[in-house]
Amino acid sequence: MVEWTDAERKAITGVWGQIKPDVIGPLALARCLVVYPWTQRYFSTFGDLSDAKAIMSNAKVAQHGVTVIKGLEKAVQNMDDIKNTYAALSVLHSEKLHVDPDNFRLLGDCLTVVVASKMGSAFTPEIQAAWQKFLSVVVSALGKQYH
Ligand code: HNI
Repeated sequence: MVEWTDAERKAITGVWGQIKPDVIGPLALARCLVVYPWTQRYFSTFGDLSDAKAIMSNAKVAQHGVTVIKGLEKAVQNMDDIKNTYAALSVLHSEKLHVDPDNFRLLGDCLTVVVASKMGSAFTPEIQAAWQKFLSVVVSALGKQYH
């Protein structure tokens, strides 16, 4: 089981307090689809993903970005039990969506870039350390039901 210090909890909820889901989610998912183009294969029903401009202005990408962030919010609200919180979501990504679990980390990287760009100097190394730990736990939990 993951242990969190008070400082880490404060850092994560602090970052979260500055996140606007309808801004951060779309930017992070769109960035992931541009930076790591092979991730586009899961979104073939989302319409035009032909270039960065099309991806950044694709309404379905934006909407799904918000869905992903809302999913992440569940982890923030259940920091002591992220594994169980994500059990069903892990099964869904594995058995139904067949998403390669390596992609969770890639989306996490894009999310970090977006959070850093929004927070600027407030995203200190200490805050980032807690944030990366949180993302590692999320990525691990989402990958738990893969066999
Ligand atoms: Ni993901 C659906 C959360 C990473 C591809 N995803 C969801 C849903 C949530 C969610 C919540 C909606 C579930 C439902 O309908 O019950 N996804 C998350 C989270 C992460 C993540 C928290 C990581 C931080 N998903 C990824 C990645 C990919 C991905 C990295 C592929 C590259 N997800 C999908 C696809 C769907 C999906 C595809 C279904 C979309 C649709 O609407 O058809």
